Amino acid sequence: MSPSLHEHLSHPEWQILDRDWDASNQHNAETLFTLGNGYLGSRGILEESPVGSQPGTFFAGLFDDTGAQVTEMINAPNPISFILAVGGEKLGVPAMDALQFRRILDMHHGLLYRETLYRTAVGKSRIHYESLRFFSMANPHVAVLRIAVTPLDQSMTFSIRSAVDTSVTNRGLVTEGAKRHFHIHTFSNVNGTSYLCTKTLEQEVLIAYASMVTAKVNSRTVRQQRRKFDITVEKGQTAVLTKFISIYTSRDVSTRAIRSKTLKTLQRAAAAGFDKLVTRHARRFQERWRDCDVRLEGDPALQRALRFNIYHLLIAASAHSPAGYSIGARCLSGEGYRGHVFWDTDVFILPFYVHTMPDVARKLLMYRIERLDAARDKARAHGFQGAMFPWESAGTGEDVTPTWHKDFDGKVIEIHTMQQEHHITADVACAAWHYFVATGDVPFMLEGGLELTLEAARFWASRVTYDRKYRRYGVENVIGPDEFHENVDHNLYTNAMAQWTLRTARALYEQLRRSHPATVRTIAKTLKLRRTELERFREIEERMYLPQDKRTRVLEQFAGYFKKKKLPLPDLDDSGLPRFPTSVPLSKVHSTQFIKQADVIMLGFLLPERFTRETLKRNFVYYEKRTLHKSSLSASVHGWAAARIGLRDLAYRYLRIAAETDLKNVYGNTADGMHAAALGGTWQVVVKGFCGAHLEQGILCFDPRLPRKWNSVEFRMMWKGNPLRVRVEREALILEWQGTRTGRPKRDRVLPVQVYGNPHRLEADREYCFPSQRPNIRKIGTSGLF
Ligand code: IFM
Repeated sequence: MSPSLHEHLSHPEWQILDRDWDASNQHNAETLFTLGNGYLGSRGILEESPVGSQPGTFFAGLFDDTGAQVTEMINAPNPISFILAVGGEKLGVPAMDALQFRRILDMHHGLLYRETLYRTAVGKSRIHYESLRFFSMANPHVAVLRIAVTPLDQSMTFSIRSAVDTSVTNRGLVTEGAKRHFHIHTFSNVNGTSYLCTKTLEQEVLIAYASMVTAKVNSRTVRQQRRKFDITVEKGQTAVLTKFISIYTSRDVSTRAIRSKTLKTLQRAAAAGFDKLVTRHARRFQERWRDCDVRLEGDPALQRALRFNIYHLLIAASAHSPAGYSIGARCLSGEGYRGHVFWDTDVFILPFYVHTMPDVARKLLMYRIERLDAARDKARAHGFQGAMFPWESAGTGEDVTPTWHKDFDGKVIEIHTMQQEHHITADVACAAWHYFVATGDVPFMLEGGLELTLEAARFWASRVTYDRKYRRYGVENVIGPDEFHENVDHNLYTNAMAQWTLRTARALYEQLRRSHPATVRTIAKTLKLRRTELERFREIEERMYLPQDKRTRVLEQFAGYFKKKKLPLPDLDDSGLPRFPTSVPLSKVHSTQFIKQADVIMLGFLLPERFTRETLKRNFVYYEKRTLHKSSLSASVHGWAAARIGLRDLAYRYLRIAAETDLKNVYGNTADGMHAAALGGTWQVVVKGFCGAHLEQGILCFDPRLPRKWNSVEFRMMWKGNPLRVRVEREALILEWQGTRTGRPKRDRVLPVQVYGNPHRLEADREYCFPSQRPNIRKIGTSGLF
């Protein structure tokens, strides 16, 4: 037997292992084992496409409309399809008996490995089968699948068929059926090199694949001349079959050049050979990990889960992602939410990219900036000013929220998020501001960030109404993050985020006007921005209504919430989250105080400096008893809050739920793709919750407090263009702001930080060790709002 393909894998601590074939878990496993490189994602189906498998090949930002209720991310032809048969029996589960089966996702190297021991029905002969595949992080247009097959009991002749599978469809969600979004444009097979070009139906984007297979038996490698061929392998010998694939779309190259480019890339890949390609790919993957890894000592299970979340963020977007792409709510791993972009990206996952790959974060924000005109159109269409970002966004930036959705009980219901869930406009502005503070990227602000923020503020200024009852401004008829209660007034999260946007827009404008007067003057002129308008921003912001019970000082989620029926929280299910209440039908849940995810706590998650620690605790204790967590966004927010108020065990419990959202299929729909918000939320619980990294008036602050189990946490976070090494130990916090360019002015080589509430200045490239203290229990921020 030749050396096992297993030798390409990294240390077991980096592996996600699937020990057995379980048909009932097939679709979930396909999601978990998704490979990708930010250019595309490929679900981890088995190469033989077992019965019922759901192949998924999703190109970043490639949507199409045809036949669907609304636009959806297209499921493109599946390039890894590869079938072996012996004596008419297909090697595959469940077609042939599998005596052993295992699959390993190697997160460190970005590889999917599989090993199966088959036994034929006729003759009961055993066949050892291994495969390894990757979608290159070094060259996003290259993918490779290698299969090593060894007959153990007798010599065998294998019939082999390699294809790019065009039989795939989008499955269709809720009310629409399955559909194929492409037709075949060109196909050829010359001397074993197959070329397939498909065209999407509406957008007419070409997607081209070239592929070829080499077979090595007895140390002789033969390039196959046909897509179907036979090879005979002696007992105990191994045949190594390698499928090289190249992939382009007409978004990457011109329509005229696509064929030659795809074929040329294939030839180059094949000439480089498997070993070189896998080494380059794995090296790139490891480089990514150097910037992104979070090392936990003392908790191997959580370490693996945390890395699993980070792995999926690494493949969801990268430097290879095309301009004009943002990450959908299920990344590139499934059709859930049709690939649409929600606030999940701006609020839950963007911070990860801001602090590990700021270039990617910038790209994700440019997605919003480039769609400002569509947001302006939406505002106008609703009778508002400025820019109103869509609740669900895809290619063009128009609102693509469907009007129908399947509820938790499987019933198809009408949804009103497109008309009423408006907080996203503030969330996007807040994401741009966080990016700016962390990176100091002034050109970003001048080239669109400021415009976006001012237009968002304009929207809120036109969206609020003056409420005579409270003699305050506020937003009426909205849905907050808690989607159980529709059409409410003065949703605390929405009002407070609108207020934040109005305040920040003014402050940002003044700040940039002082530093870059000419450019800001031009922006103001283009937007026809007047001083009186800025004054109006101030007036509204200062008189925004933030509902609160005067006696208990609990913030009210929306006006009238406290009067809703209070019911006891149901028991917890196996994942540790409350079951659905049986005391109230789903259609009546709005009449109760049950909430889907907590809006008030969510506000603290985004703007922690606005909460004193006592306020956060008071509200957390109140709302936790009412929160059903029927959203994958919920657990991480609660984990963060519990960590900040010192409830470490509870925080840890929520962290585990968030980290294992997909590994344990907590929401029962991992088959539809990874839950993007849980991926980014998990990272935030560790970095911002337990390690206490947060912002106060633009200063980076730390006040860590680790779960009892952990000995240390270590990670790097990008801050003002340079990595800051953070190591939290039981006894100390170690900070080192690394590698600042010596050419920088001296004042830029010092980083002001705050540790346990005390100011410090870190000189570049020096390690500082701060003895641990209990975090200042009294306050989180300096400017408590409530
Ligand atoms: O954005 C979320 C929303 O908050 C709750 N429903 C699912 C959406 C996508 O994850």
